[in-house]
Amino acid sequence: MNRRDFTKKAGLAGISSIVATDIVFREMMPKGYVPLAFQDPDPFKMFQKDQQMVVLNDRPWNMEAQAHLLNDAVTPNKYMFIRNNGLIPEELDEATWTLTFEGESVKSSKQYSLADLKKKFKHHTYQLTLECGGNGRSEFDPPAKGNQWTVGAVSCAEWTGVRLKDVLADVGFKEDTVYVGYYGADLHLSRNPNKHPISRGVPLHKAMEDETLLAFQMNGEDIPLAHGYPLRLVVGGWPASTSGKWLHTLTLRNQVHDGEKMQGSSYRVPCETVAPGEKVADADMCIIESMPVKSLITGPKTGAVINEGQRLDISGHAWAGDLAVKGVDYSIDFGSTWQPCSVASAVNRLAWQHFKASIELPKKGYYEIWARAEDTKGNRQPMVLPGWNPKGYLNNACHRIAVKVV
Ligand SMILES: Nc1nc2c(c(=O)[nH]1)N[C@H]1C(S)=C(S)[C@@H](COP(=O)(O)O)O[C@H]1N2
Ligand SMILES: [Mo]
Repeated sequence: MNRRDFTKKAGLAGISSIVATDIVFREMMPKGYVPLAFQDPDPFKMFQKDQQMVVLNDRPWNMEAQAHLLNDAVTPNKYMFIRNNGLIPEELDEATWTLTFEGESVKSSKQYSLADLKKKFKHHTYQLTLECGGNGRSEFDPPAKGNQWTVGAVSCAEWTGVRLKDVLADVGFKEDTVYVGYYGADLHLSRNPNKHPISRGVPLHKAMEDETLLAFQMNGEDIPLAHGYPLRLVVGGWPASTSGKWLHTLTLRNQVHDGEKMQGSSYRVPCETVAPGEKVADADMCIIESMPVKSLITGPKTGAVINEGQRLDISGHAWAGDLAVKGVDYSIDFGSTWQPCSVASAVNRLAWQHFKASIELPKKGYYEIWARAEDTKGNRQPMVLPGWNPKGYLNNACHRIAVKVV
């Protein structure tokens, strides 16, 4: 077997991450042979996800958490949602991985090996909230096409890497730079190598923030295959579509990046509120930047039953894009009255904040517990759906759980 085939198999296996163990005799596999483990993939095994994760699509793979799975302070891989626009790369070789800087605003194009990046620049670790712009889409009416995310397309893992700003300073960019666009190694669904599944990015000012990382580790280990191994752009607080996985190229642009899914209704919303179902001209659509304030009750699981006289302890997280969360309130009477939760400050900027409350429920019966967060600018989550938009983005309506007292 030649080295390329070996690398390809190693890549297919995501260096054995798919079978979660070594493939003994891997080098003996016949050329072109597809192991059984890949023929009828069990996505939970393949991506090392908990069985309670919900598969929304298998081509491409899209999987979300349920609220109660997200109770950990730092999201472990097994509960992290997967959002793919194309096919996971089949050939990944950390040893030969490079990151190229190009585009009309780069002083002169430059390439780093992954090893160079790790060696040359200081490492930083941050917990960063990544929420898909379409999280909550399933609730919009008229419905919006796309993955019908409920509440589980959000995570806050701990990412380790080098600061994009440090690398950009080393690369050198012209004064006219306005945007940094990414290219990843995933394949377009058509398998046409000239088409990109997605190529988005961020304005220079966001790229230059301390927390914007070129990450090579998640939760202290190599980034899992589905989440961008071996290198990923991580941009906390903005739609997770700006955090390019399997990153191999960054392009420095003197205009807003015009890669795949930067235009039309992709990751864009009407600049001004429109009536539900209304057609919106391209020129009246704006790119989503910082995500809106939101919270999630992660404990207990909705449907919990407690005994009369017992207190209900709730817990959850709140986040607010580029801003911090000032407070979280809860309601047990469908939003008529609100009481404060206790809210911890963030471990670092752009990490979600944890809240909790111990609630007395007056008598036997059915209740709904609602949570509502407020950001440092005084924006609060709406109790019902926020502004309708063609693709169903930015649903930050209050989350609620059902509880019975018996
Ligand atoms: N290369 C690449 N990067 C990507 C995507 C993709 O399809 N390809 N999907 C984006 C979108 S829309 C989201 S919400 C996040 C999801 O990240 P996760 O799968 O690690 O949770 O990755 C973003 N980065
Ligand atoms: Mo997304």
